[in-house]
Amino acid sequence: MQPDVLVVGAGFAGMYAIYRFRKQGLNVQVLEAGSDVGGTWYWNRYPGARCDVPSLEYSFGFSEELEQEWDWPEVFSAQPDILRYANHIADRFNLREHIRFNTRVTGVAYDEETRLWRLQTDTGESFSAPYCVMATGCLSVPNRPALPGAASFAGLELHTALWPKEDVDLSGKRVGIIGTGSSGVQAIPELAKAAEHLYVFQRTPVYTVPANRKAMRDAVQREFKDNYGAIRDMQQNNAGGVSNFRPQRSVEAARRNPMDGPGAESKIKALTPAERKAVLKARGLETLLGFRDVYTDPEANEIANELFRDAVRELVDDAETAEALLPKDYGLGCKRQVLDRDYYATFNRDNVTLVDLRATPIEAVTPDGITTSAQRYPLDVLIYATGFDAMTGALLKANITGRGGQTLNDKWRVGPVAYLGLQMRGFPNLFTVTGPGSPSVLCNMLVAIEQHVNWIGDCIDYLQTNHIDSIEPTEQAEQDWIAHVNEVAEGTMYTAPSCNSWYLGANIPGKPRIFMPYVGGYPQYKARCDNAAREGYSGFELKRSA
Ligand code: NA7
Repeated sequence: MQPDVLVVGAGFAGMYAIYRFRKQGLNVQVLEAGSDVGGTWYWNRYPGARCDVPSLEYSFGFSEELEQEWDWPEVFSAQPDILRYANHIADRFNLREHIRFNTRVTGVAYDEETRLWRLQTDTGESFSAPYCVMATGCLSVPNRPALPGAASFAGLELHTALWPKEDVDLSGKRVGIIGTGSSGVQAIPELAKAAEHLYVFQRTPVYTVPANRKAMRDAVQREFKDNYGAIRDMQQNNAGGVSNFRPQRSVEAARRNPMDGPGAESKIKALTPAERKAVLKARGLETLLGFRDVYTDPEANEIANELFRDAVRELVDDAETAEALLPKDYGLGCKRQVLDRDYYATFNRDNVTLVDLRATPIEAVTPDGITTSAQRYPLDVLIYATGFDAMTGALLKANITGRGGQTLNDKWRVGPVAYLGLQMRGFPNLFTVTGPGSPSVLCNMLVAIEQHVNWIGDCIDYLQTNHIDSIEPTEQAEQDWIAHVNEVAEGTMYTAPSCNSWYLGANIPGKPRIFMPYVGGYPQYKARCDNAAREGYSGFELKRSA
């Protein structure tokens, strides 16, 4: 039977899409490249992989039973626990019967005559449906830089985002890792424990602060579960889709959570230099993230950056290594905040060497290791922690062709053009979940996913009820939305001229420099989506066939 909706991807977005669309009576078929569910958490199995949103927040709110029955072992979850959660959802709600695994979508094309989306797969099959939902994730296309000689490496080569399912034995091995973003910073302390020697090839130093590493206390979990209704409402009213709920009964009121920072209105410039040092000493490096002016005032930002650098100088024994680990040419708040467990202390180990690629760039990868401008590093294992072609990568890789033979790659040649990060003009009845121009990676992903999938589900329902054949944004709505996305990003640290982040596409050579996520806040964004729907899908063109 021909499905009503084809969904690409069985990560959290694709999984919730099955639940939601099925509930409204639609026949859903999901196509997934991996052999199981979980998306990001299926692929990123590297040692140390962990979520940077608290577990009780990074969870679905669509089912009260699910909320109540699931227990998280840690405050911030490790990858295996999140993958277990994904599997539990798949089993509990019988989602797997709608998913075709080991099936990578290679082409997505609109047939104007039949008004169907036709999807080709690497298994040689083809699927058609009137609606297509790209639930392909924001960080799902690994970036592997084109280093000279890369293909010649004869040892074991790994990418953090394509980590093998079976254990990788690094004992007695000389291991090199390229990249010090979130993935590298999480993996490095674990790899150092497992390898004979670890060489960290760092191009850009990172701002990273200690993560909360507490085990979940029963009383805290209980209090969350007792208050989930209110917590979900709080998430809906928070810019980043997190409730910041603090258990009252189980945690002494006076004890601050390190994630609170100094309080929403605090300004670092309002403190004297001595007060700043005292606050930092009392509350730790992570307190710098809580000062509001750090994100908007370059002077305040540099004060925080300097305090950060001083703190790192104290944490790292070797002065030269410490100096190389200090970010100097961009500020806190430009990139996604990285959280670590013992990152700086790892560089005090005898079996860890930091290789500063700014001082001594990689000249070539050779069959037996890496050669920099200074020396040869013989390696048995080479790990790429070099990130992703973020936000647009998976959509462009899917070879999407819309009305009139227009390809998405062509439409997005100078950057992603979409309305509300949900739809693109010229691609009727094709939807993106957490697409560019939506809060996506700046929001708690599970909150963003639920909102998008609900909106798409309601939209399809509206089209069917009103016998409308197709929906796509108007050109004006797209242009106005992009202008608004840019306007709200302007003046923030995210778009400072010194900032080169994957949010801007700056990590991929040749990618247009555009700030891709919506920084205006989740509640404002959701209101815009809801208003459009309430007004009979204003900003969209709805068509009935003759
Ligand atoms: P990131 O944050 O994009 O980090 C990638 C790292 O790889 C970063 O340190 C890069 O240095 C480095 N890199 C990339 N290309 C090269 C080359 N050619 N040579 C040397 N070093 C290179 O990716 P992650 O996977 O760590 O994290 C992505 C998100 O996943 C994260 O923000 C969380 O939201 C989850 P660069 O800074 O480009 O100089």
